[in-house]
Amino acid sequence: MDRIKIEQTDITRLKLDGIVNAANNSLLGGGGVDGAIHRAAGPGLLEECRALNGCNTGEAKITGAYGLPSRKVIHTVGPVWNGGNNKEEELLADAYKNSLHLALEENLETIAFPNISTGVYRFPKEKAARIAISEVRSFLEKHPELKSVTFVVFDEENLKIYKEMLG
Ligand code: AR6
Repeated sequence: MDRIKIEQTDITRLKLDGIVNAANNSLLGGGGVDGAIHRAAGPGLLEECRALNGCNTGEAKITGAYGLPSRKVIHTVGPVWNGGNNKEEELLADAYKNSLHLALEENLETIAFPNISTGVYRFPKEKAARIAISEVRSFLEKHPELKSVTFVVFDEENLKIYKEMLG
């Protein structure tokens, strides 16, 4: 599907309607892609996030993007991988689904996802990619208003997996 793209880059460099952040339940910043987004956006983002009162795992909330080139940031919280019997797969699918729904509600036409939960949260990368691709594909089929979804693959392993899975 040509509305799905892969890009190996730092997500904070992209200029789109929205980028998705792989946040934690506090929404108050952290390491990895979350740290990079907060650093690049500047203190206004943290201030807006403080007023959101956190976010449950699998859910998503939206803010402005401040110093970032994109317009909005969708903050979602993926599950910590804990063996696989703690609803991890369902919660990761929810994180993608709820982010996509929020993008649509806010009239965002071009968005990018990082590989949610596959860093500090240790979700197996292939399993995560399969879930991410399947959720995005079925959403795009139902919603032509969403023009493009970019999977930002930061590490070589994810790049290889996404290239293989998306052909
Ligand atoms: N641009 C795009 N992708 C990135 C970037 C970047 N600048 N930096 C890292 N990645 P992680 P998680 C990739 O650990 O597993 C934070 O502390 C990285 O290679 O950022 O969901 C939060 O506050 C990996 O593939 O997120 C939470 O506490 C992917 O982003 C916790 O980490 C996700 O890795 C969330 O853990």
